[in-house]
Amino acid sequence: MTLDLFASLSPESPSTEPLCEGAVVLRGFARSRDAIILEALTAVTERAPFRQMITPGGFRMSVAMTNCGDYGWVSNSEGYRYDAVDPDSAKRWPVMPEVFRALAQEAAAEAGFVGFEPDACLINRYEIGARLTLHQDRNERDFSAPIVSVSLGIPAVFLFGGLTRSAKTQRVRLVHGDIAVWGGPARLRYHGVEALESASHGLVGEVRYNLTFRKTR
Ligand code: MD3
Ligand code: FE
Repeated sequence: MTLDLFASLSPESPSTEPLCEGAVVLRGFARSRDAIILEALTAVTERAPFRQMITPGGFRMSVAMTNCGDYGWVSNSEGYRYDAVDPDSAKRWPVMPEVFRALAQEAAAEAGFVGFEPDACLINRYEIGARLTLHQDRNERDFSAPIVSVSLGIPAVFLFGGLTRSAKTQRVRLVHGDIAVWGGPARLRYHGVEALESASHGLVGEVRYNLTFRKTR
């Protein structure tokens, strides 16, 4: 008899889906830890609440953000940067929960990046209709480290482009528990998230969270 611990909860076991050289989706990798991750997320956002930042272009982002770890990504009309201090509280960002750090490190190792030590975790909250326009993540100093991205809650269509803004994009659906790891030649590819369609997730509600683990220095 086969013992399938996932079968009762969801149709698929964790599996690895290559996207291109350097990028892989670990389907369902975070799912068995979802409740404990969400509990840690709540503790972080009690100390550093979600806020909609302003882009250097002067627009308020539809995605709400916060951070934990040694550094956090912040944006205002003057520009964006990684900062050890939360501008809303004037205090250091909350410590990265051990469950976050372990998850990111295990996922990176699974994708071939052994010894990943993130010093920042950007937390994105998408309500229905929120989106993230095509961009590159290039504020980190060390592009040899990957970015590990954890999706929770309702599904999103992730847009994965090339090394120029105009290169054609691939659409990838990311669901609750999926982890994507982007490194090597994929690290500087343009990417974004389409406007979230209306949906509800049993544990999370009508929202999507994305955690991105980064090594900024
Ligand atoms: C591909 N977040 O926070 S995560 C971001 O779903 C961001 O919230 C999206 O893009 C989200 O900057 C996408 C997946 C991701 C993150 C970084 C990448 C894909 C990437 C860096 C290079 C290539
Ligand atoms: Fe990004």
